[in-house]
Amino acid sequence: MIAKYRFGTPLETGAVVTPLPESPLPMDCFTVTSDPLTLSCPLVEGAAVYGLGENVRGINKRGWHYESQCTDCPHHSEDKLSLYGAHNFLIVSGPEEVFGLFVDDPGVVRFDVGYTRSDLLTITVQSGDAWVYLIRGETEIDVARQFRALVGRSYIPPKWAFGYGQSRWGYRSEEDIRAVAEGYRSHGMALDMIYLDIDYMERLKDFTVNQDAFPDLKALAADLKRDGIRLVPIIDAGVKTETGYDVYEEGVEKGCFCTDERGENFIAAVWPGQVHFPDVLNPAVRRWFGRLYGRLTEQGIEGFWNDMNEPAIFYTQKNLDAAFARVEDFKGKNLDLNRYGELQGLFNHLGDAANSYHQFFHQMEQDGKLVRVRHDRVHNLYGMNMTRAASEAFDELAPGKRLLLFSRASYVGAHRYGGIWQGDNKSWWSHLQMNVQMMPSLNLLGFLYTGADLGGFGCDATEDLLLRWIAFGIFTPLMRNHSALGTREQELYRYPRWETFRDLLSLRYMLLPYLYSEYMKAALTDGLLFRPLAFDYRKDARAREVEDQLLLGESVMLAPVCRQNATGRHVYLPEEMKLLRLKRAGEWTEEILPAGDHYIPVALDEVPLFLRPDRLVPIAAGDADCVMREDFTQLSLLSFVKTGAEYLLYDDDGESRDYNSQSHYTAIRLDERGALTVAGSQTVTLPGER
Ligand code: MIG
Repeated sequence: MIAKYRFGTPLETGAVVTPLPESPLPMDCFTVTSDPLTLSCPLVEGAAVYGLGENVRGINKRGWHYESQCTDCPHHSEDKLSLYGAHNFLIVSGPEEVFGLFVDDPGVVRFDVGYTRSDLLTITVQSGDAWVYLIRGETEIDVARQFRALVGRSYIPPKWAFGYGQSRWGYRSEEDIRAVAEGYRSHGMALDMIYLDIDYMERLKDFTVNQDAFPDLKALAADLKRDGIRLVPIIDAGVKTETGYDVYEEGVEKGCFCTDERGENFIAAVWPGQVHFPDVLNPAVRRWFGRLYGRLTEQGIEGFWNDMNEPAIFYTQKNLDAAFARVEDFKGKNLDLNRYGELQGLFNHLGDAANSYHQFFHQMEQDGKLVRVRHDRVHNLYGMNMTRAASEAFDELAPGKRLLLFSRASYVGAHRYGGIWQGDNKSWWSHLQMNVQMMPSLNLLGFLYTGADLGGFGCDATEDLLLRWIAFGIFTPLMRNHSALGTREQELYRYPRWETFRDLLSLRYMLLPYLYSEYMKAALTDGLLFRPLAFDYRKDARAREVEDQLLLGESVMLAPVCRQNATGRHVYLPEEMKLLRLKRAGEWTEEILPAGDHYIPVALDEVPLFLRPDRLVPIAAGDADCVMREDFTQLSLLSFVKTGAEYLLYDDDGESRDYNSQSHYTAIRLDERGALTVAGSQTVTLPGER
């Protein structure tokens, strides 16, 4: 049951796709005050708060405060209030009641989740305008499903995008790319994607290719594809201002860019120096910008990642000029503590929200008319609309076909257009843990196709960290190893234990029938792929506190090792489970463990996977080097059957968008005596019978 309340004059953000009638105020259980608009409700003892998507700290968000303001921040420390997404949905799960709350406003929204007062949830909406949705349900999963029905179906990538991908900021040429492909293939390691970072562009200009370094991108893409590898280029939000650059010139001519207070094209600086921002909040500009992706799809490109779309701003010309004037002013003076600090801070804040967000304007559709809005009012919508532009263009550029698309910045509703990656993390053990904890929070917002930079983006990855991170990454839909310019090289074949990495990768491909099936069912039924234990074991007080184990789909529990030098970890089992220690595709040991606490040794070369009772996991052979060469017609099973287990398997061609045919489903049944029944198109055999 959803009640929709209006406060002030809300903007149409595009988050919600299901129209609902407005409910009369007051809003039950919430106290509402204005100036600024504040909604608060008590948090009783034992209540947990889930959601808020991409944010630091644990799965239960209680005990900290957050601010929705999409930010390009590469330091994901515990004190951060905002990262790249604005995900204004949470679930309060108390002993007596469960409800969800979605605050639909694209300006700054603050969530004080028991931070100022541990017994109070306080939400502040800076603009004073919002649609607020209060969702009541029986369980967390029920509330989440209702929310997702409100905001629309999650993005579905092509099946090959469930393979493993290698990325790095710093692959500069065709030779670099071929060396990576060769590195994986010559070591017998699986690989489905190589990502192109900004280095492929000609002087950092969107939709261009550096012809010296990549003389024939089309031929390269075709060559790699024959080897099962897709090239996935990056697109940045800012368009370089350069005479003769047609995208810039066309954008200026057609009036496609955001403007400043005088109505001139707004100038900011990002990677290429000065840029203009395409005004993607305007539907006509979205069409223009989206079609530009065609310049790359024409060359055989089938996937993209959208970056810097918070949008990130290094400086604005105005702020830079002001800073130089200040420096001039400091010259020859005695710089004491305060002044020296000011001098140091001068160049760090040139692109600051406070300084620049006020200075540019969008044309945005409201009630069918274009209206001019200042950027800070709609800041959090930028990234979503950049991705929407691409997604809508793909419908024309590649009708009926799925393309890979994910973004850095996002707002609620962006999950319909693409996935997101979790931004510039570091090669830190705590960031592996954060990756684990963010998965269920993002799934709640509908972001199913997501993952972190495996191994960490900033800083140097050690082999053991990378092993543990890949051991978790084999379960995240977006499985990408990415690292920053200047950091230690992170390609898996470079490490002494490359054979272990090869074996871990084979587990991903072995598990794909289950991972893909669970993904598709979650997407098609507004379900959750990753869940905290609390959602399935609601009455189990211990399970409700577990922050470092996850449920994945209907059959599996995960307990990743996230600590340096750990040779195992404590695991809590809410019920009897079967532990499989996976070594490589087709090789594992099994052991049945009673409910309760266990210390589980986990070597660096194995992945623990816990099977719930009467559940099945369909698997493939896992011997292919890319998704499309894996045989999904001959499957086997991981199983823990006590009284009989059933599994509904989903599979399709992985490319087209026909999701609804009954022929995609195969019903698998394994009874307690070991008799197998299979109804559907797939062949499934018991282990050992292959
Ligand atoms: O500020 O394109 O998050 O993945 O490698 C750095 C260079 C700009 C940020 C992205 C990162 C990417 C990098 N970009």
